[in-house]
Amino acid sequence: MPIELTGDMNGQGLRVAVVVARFNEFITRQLLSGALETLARHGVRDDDVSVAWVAGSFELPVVARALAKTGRYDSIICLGAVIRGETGHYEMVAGQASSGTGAVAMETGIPTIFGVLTTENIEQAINRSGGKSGNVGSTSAATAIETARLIQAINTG
Ligand code: INI
Repeated sequence: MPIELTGDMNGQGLRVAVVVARFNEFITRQLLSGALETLARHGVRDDDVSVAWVAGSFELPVVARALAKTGRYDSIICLGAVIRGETGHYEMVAGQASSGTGAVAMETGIPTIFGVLTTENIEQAINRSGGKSGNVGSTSAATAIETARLIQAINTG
């Protein structure tokens, strides 16, 4: 019988850092609200959550890396909104945010969750930050808990 490894959704005792971009703040504040609400609903204590604001999504990975390297967090959530209609360098900002976030996770071993909206226009961003398509901040928080717990399950055998 294979042994199935899963991450449970009990957030009690988990320490989580959220890095959030100020660029497109009217969207990213909604992502942050969704993330904090989901962390609390799953039992993550308020005192075990840190929130760091950065200028834009480009800066998310370097700050996530610094947080991960402290050893104080079980999971890091990166939140941002890159909107194609609003920028001439969409690909560069979105690319750095996604590859940088992945690199932090691989380098540090701390789950570093990519909660960055990459959309064609503002309407799509509104829909995915608490509108009719859900809230990527909330799903990112759930992913942060599940992945941290799964890694704990793997490490404790
Ligand atoms: N940052 C974002 O988070 N979203 C964007 O849509 C965006 N646009 O449009 O340019 C953006 N730019 C700022 C960027 O993330 C950096 O803060 C800046 O380039 C300084 O490094």
